Amino acid sequence: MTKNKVALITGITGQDGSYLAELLLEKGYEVHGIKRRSSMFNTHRVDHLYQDIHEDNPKFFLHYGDLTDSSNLTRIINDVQPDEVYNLGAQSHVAVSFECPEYTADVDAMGTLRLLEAIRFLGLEKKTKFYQASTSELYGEVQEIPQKETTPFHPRSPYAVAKMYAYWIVVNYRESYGMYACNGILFNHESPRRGETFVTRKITRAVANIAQGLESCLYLGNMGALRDWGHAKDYVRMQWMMLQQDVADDFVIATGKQISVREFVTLSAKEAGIELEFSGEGVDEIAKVKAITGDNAPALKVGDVIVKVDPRYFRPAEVETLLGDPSKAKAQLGWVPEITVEEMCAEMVANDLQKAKQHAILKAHGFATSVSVE
Ligand code: NDP
Ligand code: GDR
Repeated sequence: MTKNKVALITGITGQDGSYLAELLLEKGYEVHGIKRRSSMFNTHRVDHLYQDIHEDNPKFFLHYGDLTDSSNLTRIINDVQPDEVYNLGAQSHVAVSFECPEYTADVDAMGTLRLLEAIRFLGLEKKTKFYQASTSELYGEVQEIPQKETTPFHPRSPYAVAKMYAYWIVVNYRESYGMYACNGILFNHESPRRGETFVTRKITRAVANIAQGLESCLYLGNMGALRDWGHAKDYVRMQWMMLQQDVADDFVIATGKQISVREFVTLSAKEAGIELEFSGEGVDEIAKVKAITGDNAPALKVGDVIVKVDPRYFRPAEVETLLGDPSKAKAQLGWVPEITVEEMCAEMVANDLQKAKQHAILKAHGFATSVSVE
């Protein structure tokens, strides 16, 4: 029975934070989240969970805070006295971490230490369980295929190096202070709530916008990159399961299947009724419209070039292939992913097509601004 447990989620306004908050509220938790001060509203992913604190017995609370601010984290943890802390907050974009390496280290590495140290300083190390959002990016230049909990790490970006510090400080606090602290080594997971600059969402959004005449071409970097893509809903379920065990442990969370960025483009286009034909290599690779089925792509005609390469999206060091082995999670926790990459892609394209159609109607009547593109 998990009723009345108190959880604190960093990164609650992000993709995973929003799904996890939904899951914990369904389970009867009191859910607290840390949101950053922003010049614009940044809570759209959790607005549907908002509860007026003036009403009886509210269960959902947001606190202003930042992973770079120890005093703020310590105060929130002291006020909330959480049974479980889920550290999902991060500068989570690998390419951006090459542009902002110091900030990424501060948030992703030191932020994790600040939370662990706040729990210890407040004497909560025997009460508060800790989940760390570790990542398949730790494997980077892969040493073994597929990757499992024992596969050696070789991080390939400032993001991954920062997350490597976070991984080991979690293990260290578990070993040093007997804290229930664990790492979920999660492979890529997506959803209609995925940030628009990660490659899957960038693709589903662009396909929908191009089909509706709101954009003309999708520019990508390395289309040969291979990823093991799952659905965020399946993965947050596992985050919760990891904190319900008797003994803290680390787990790989993945589907065990991989496809390329190029294949994800093909899948997405097909969902919008567009058949593509790829040609060329490297920076000269393109995709043309080969056939159109259905009525989702009124703005397109056969022969249109709708995908090109822009080397701007190449990374200084790339992670070419990731494929996880989730056997331990299945054997010890009974976790298996329920949503396939095809189902997830269909959900994402349907969501983005709906948005694009609304935008196209507004534009046709002179009310819409241009769409944001990266
Ligand atoms: P998102 O980028 O969607 O969300 C990140 C969250 O962290 C947002 O709420 C963001 O706030 C918050 N955040 C960023 N900087 C700070 C800061 N300085 N202080 C406090 N909060 C901050 O990521 P996901 O939901 O996709 O991922 C969740 C976690 O899991 C991240 O740690 C990520 O690195 C990790 N991960 C993700 C995987 C994936 O495929 N999705 C795979 C493996 C690991 P704001 O909304 O204001 O920007
Ligand atoms: P990743 O996700 O780096 O794996 O990190 P992303 O979707 O950004 O990239 C996946 C692969 O696609 C290639 N790619 C492009 N990527 C982006 N963003 N934009 C492009 O135009 C583009 N073209 C090709 C990339 O080079 C890469 O190989 C995600 C994040 O959620 C991390 O926080 C998390 O830890 C890991 O997944 C697991």
